[in-house]
Amino acid sequence: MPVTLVQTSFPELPLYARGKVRDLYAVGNDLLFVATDRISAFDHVLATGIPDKGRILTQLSLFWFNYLRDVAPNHLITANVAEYPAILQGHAEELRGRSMLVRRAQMFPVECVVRGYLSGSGWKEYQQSGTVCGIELPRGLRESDRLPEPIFTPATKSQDGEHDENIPFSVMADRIGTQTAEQLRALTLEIYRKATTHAESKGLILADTKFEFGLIDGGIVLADEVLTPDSSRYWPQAEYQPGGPQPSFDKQFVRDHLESIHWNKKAPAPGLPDDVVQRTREKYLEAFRLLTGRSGLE
Ligand code: Q0Z
Repeated sequence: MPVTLVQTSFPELPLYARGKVRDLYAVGNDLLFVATDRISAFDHVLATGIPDKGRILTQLSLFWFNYLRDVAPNHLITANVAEYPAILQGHAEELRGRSMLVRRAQMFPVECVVRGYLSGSGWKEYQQSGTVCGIELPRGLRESDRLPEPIFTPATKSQDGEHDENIPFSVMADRIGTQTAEQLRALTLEIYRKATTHAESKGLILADTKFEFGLIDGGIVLADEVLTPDSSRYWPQAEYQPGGPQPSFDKQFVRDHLESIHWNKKAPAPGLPDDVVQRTREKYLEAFRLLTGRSGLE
């Protein structure tokens, strides 16, 4: 049975950033991503982890970095622990499969979101104004409908760091310059097109996803995690029924359980019973198998 890692601690390394699910450490001039097995739902990290989740999502990210290497250079140095600096070798076991050594980038303060379907905050804005990030869409669209073409809908982290705020392209352009904003939009749409084609061939709809880009040596690189279920909405093509919300590919058992116990969605977040943990682990593995064609984590 795999161990479930919900907390990392590397006392010899400065913590660079901690997210809901991943921890980022400074290693000299580079950064070390460590994906834990933490899982969030309804904006809270739950008390139980999902065994292997961090490994599965890291391997999925690595698959996509490689698949997309011709479209966009990325920040990856290596995920082979044997190639990590000596200071990390004492943690080799903990890091294996769930970590990535990456180049430090100057990150653009914008989340590059692309949507092929009308869902989440896009659906909310559309109902109120007929637009998403100021982009006018045809009238009469239903929740989860496919859009006439994929749209670029940038967002920024809000002050409280809780929720992302959709912004018009013009605001992004004011922040980072029109030329750079246009480059990030073009890259985002191109990556989405290539990823969508692959996902569809495996029976998965990639409804929307979020990329983060940065500058390394003056060039734009794809950074952070890419096209994992934590940064994307995947829907099984076979069950797609526009006109309402779609079940989450990975977290539906979790959400259903949390609704069934009437948790008020305030801290402290509860844990999950073992059958929900195991079924959710299977969903992450299923996404991994479908997208990578591999049978499991080696
Ligand atoms: C990514 C984040 C996480 C918390 C900073 N190559 C890079 N260079 C500099 N900064 C970043 C990257 Cl990827 C960077 N984040 C997002 C990730 C935990 C926040 F694992 N923040």
